[in-house]
Amino acid sequence: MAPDTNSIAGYTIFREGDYGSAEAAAVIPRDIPHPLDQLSIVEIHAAAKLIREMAAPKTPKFNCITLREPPKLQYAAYRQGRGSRPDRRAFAIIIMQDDSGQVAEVIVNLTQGKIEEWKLVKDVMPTLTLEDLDLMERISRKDPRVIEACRGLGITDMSKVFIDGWAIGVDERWGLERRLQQGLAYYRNHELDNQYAHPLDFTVVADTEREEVLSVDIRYVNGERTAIPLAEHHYLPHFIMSFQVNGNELSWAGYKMHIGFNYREGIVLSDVRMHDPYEGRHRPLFNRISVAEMVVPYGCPEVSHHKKHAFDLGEYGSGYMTNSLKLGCDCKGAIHYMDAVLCTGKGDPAVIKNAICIHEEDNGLLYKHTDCRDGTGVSARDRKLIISQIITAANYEYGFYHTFTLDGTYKLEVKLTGMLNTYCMHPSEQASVNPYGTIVAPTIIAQNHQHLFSLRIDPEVDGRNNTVVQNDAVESVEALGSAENPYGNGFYCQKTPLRTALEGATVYRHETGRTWDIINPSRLNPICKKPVGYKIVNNSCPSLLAKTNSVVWKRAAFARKSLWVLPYRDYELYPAGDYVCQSTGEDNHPHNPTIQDWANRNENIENTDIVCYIQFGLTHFPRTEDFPIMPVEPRNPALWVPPSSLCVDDKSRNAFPQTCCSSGELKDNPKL
Ligand code: ABN
Ligand code: CU
Repeated sequence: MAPDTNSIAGYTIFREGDYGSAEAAAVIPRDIPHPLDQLSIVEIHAAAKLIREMAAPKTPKFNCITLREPPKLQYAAYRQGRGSRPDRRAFAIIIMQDDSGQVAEVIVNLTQGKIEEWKLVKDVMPTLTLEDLDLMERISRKDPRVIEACRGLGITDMSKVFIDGWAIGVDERWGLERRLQQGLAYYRNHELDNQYAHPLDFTVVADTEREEVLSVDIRYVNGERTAIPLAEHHYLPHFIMSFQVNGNELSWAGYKMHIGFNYREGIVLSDVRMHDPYEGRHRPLFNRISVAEMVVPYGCPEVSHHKKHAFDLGEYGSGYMTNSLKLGCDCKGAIHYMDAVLCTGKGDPAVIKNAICIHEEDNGLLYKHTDCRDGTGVSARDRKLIISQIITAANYEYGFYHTFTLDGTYKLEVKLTGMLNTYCMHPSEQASVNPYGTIVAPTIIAQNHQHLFSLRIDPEVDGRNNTVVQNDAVESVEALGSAENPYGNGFYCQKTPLRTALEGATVYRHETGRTWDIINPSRLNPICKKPVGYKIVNNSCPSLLAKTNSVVWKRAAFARKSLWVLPYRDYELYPAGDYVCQSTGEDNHPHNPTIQDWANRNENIENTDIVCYIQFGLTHFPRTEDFPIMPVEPRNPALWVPPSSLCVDDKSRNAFPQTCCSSGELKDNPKL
């Protein structure tokens, strides 16, 4: 028989003889028990059986069955090897289930299988067990006087009334002839409500052995009942948000921003600013942040594959492909969701429920220092706020995680998972000599490809007019042995302001650990007297591997550079053009300019309103273990890990069929 998990919260109950299950095996000791081991489930059954036999025809209620520890000296002698192993004994307190309600203490010798002592105990009340306490609520909810007392407060649904059973202490109205409890009454308006925020103005007294309510004691004040306090006070993580959301405006840890969404870029963060406690004002950081484009060029040169270079945003729309997220499936913890409103081909509005997930996580150590002399120290932990969406782009899933941390950092993390794009192999084809892909299953090849994203940042670092300065860590130009660098150890950060849009089209340099600062030249830090700034750190920016002048090179001009800096112009948003499907990327297209055309204007980008396009991504050489499902890049193969849950679509799925893990039911994996 399977253990019974239903009747007492938190207990797994084993029926007699049920020792074969895995649960039982886990709690049955394999060896002879230590004399101080708690009773095993087998021993408890044995003790209860002997007591029941002795009590018959009366029925005992077991208040406890516990180890009867061996007398101290006996145990000490055994420990010291001077005495034999003490017999295993159980001690039980029982209450007779008859009018007498007699209490007895019983000692059972389990080693010898016999009852050694049976002592009636008068004028005492044993401990209240969880089963006793549970009775209080059950009998109170059914009692007409309790129902009436609740009705007086406007409560008609007794399932919302919770009665905590308490020991009664002393109530002069009754003595030890009855086993009493007092019930403290509360109201819980919904499943996650905290009933202790809604105490009721009456208590219940009941005899829980006879299952009888004896009194409902209402406290009248000036002859009146006291209304239920209805304000909600929550403690569950579902309700504890460290961020505030007002419509689509969010405040967190000094940050403020607006969260928008559109069919093409998905999440759009605007008006990002941060409170400066020293200056007592909100300082602007970014006017607008979005993932504006991406391209996935495939690297197999054979005809027909050359056409595979998906622009997942410009050609399909990141917003359109957004998943409806599920608590427990895609996100865990205290989440705030926002919906997306799009439209169908008929012009009907279509909503993706829970398209955007907002939550906070611990972010490890922020700073720490210990004074090495006296050992005193400080440390602080960081937190991060993550605003995310997941898209299903046919075979691939992309998770976009816009992250802010307490130190003012904004970071975009993209997680790649889902399915590889696959192609069939003819039996004559030799994969081992094909450098353009990896065999992931017999006769199935997954081709090499790149994922190149374009993050559009419209900065407003402490004001509208900004400049980008390129930083390169370089050795001193002064020769070893020269007066300026006698020992040859000099190095510094070479700073090059980018002045025009063509200078602003630049690439990462590993050799100099290149970074870029977006500075506000008009605002100096009061201490170092240097302009305030935000550093762009982007070293995951592989170059586009397709040849210059190839189809994808022309179409994905943005992917030719790690960074483009341009003067701001309204509605200049999409670096591969507004219309990407079937675009050729030709220069000077009259209706579909690309970032290259914008850069070719070669306008001033110094101390003016600028926009930055930051390219990042990875080159993906598929691994056999990426099939049939890819672990989130850059994780190790995880195929042995069964899914934690299956999200099954249901009829209420939204209008976008590709959101296949969408508004469906969450099914627990029976294997976990
Ligand atoms: N990855 C190409 C793609 C994306 C979305 C829908 C179809 C195809
Ligand atoms: Cu890939």
